[in-house]
This record gives sequence, C-alpha cells and structure tokens, in this order.
Amino acid sequence: MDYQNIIVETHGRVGLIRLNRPKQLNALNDALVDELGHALDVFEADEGIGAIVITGSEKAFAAGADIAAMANFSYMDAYKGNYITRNWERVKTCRKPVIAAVAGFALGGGCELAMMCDLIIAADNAKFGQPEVKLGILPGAGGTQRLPRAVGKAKAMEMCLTGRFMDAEEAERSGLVARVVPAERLLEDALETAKTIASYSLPVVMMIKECVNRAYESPLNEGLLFERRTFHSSFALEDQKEGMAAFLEKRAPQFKHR
Ligand code: CO8
Repeated sequence: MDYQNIIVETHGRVGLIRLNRPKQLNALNDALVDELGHALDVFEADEGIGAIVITGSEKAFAAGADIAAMANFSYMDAYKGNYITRNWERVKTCRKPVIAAVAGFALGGGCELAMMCDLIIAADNAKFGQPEVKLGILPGAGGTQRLPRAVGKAKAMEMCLTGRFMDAEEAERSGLVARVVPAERLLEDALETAKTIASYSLPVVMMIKECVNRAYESPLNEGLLFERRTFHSSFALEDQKEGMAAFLEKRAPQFKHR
C-alpha cells in the first residue's frame, strides 16, 4: 500500500509508524486511520516484528480528529458514516505490544489513540488533553472511559469538563505515561524499549499483554483466574524450558518463538 498519511519503517524487530500530516498537526481522518490499520495488519502478520511503536512529530503526536473534515457533519454523517471510528479499534485488537511515543500535542482523538496503545512514553514537551468540550462535542473514542482508568476520576473529569491540558510531568505523576524523556531522546528510547520487548518470547509477551488488559475488563477474581490459567499454559512453551535452562546454566536465553 502506498501510504499518504503515515510513514512506516522497520528497525530490527520493531515496526515504526510515524503519523505524517504535518500541516494539520497529524489531525486524524479516515484515510490516516485506515492506513494505520493497514500498517498494523502488515506488522502483525510479519514474523520478524515483535513490537510496534507509533509516533508523531516533535510538535504533535496528533492534535485530534480533523476538525475541518467534520465541521459540517450531520448526525447521519457521523452515525452512519462511523467517522474515523470504523477502523479505530484496530490498535486495541493488535496482539503484539504497541508503544505510543508522544511528543507535543496529544489532544482529543490523539490522546485517545495514545491511550489505546499498551504504554505511553512521553517527551518532556508532551501535552495531553481532551478539549472537545471547547468545540461543542465530547470525547468519542475512549476519552471519558480510558482517561479515568489511567488518571482517576477527578483529573479525568477536570480535563474533559474544562479542556485543560496535562503536561508530561503531571502525566507521569498521574499514571498516564510510563516515563518522560528529553524530547530529543524520545524515539531512541521508545525504540530501545520496543527492542527489549521484541527480544523476548513473542507468545509470552502476547500473554502478558492479554493478562494486563484483563485487569481493565473483568472483575479481580476473573482476572486472577485468567492470569493463573495463562501462567499454567506457559509451561507448554519451548521458550519456558529455554528461559529457565538458560538461567540455571548462567547463559543468555535463545528464545525460539520470537
Ligand atoms: N483538525 C484540523 N486541523 C488542525 C487540528 C485539528 N484537530 N489541530 C490543528 N490543526 C491545524 C490548524 O488549523 C492549523 O492549520 P492552518 O495552518 O492551515 O491554519 C495548523 O494545524 C497549526 O495549528 P495552529 O496554528 O492552531 O497551531 P498552534 O501551535 O497555535 O496550536 C493546538 C496548536 C493547541 C494543538 C491547536 O491547533 C488546537 O487547539 N487544535 C485543536 C485541538 C482539538 O480541539 N482537538 C480535538 C479535536 S476533536 C476530536 O479529536 C474528537 C475525536 C473524536 C473521536 C473520533 C474517533 C477517533
């Protein structure tokens, strides 16, 4: 596929997707989200890829859904056309780990996209926000649901109701991002983290991702049971034999299923 709105690269076992609508600060539209979905399909099918990084530019990860494209929408355009959301869940359904490397603005749908990834690494200039209220709409792709789970009700309510932005330092303190790094080191750091993940047994990494996500989607007892059964099943993996043998033999493991 010839991409117009994203740039796709591979770095060893890591797939990198750069959002690329610089004039619109990477505002999201159907074409971009469809291309993102396609790139994820390709990386997911590629045995040589163990983890994926999504990033934007130094100024913006993504400044939200494209306001110019939706300004004149009718209810029917939004509902029947399923604007942007038609392929939106693809990031969530990706079974390989996806890291958001966020510099600059991550607003509206941009913040929601970052939150849909498995973890966020932020540059020190990152700004997160759900400013939809200022446009006479509300968050429509997870902002009212994922943000409270990440930062708690008080901060999520405040951000969604006032449109206030959260800077990188506050985002780390509040649990929205895993780590803050200097802007110039963002990509290097995110790729390094993704490379570490991609060096492990892929089935184990996928199981961990599934289990952590269960914590958000099921009661504690169900989540613990799911984790326990998945843990038991890891003993069926050749990579478990290799990982433990390597530890006991004091050597680096050679995982087969990467
Ligand atoms: N859509 C379209 N164009 C945009 C957007 C956007 N979201 N954000 C910025 N741009 C454009 C500007 O119009 C401008 O274009 P031009 O140069 O042609 O005038 C260019 O990008 C640069 O922007 P600014 O001049 O405004 O740059 P500043 O540095 O002054 O300000 C800001 C940067 C603060 C990011 C500012 O541009 C801004 O507030 N942008 C809008 C942020 C926003 O409201 N986002 C929420 C959008 S609604 C949304 O995301 C709903 C999602 C619903 C879910 C749908 C499924 C995913």
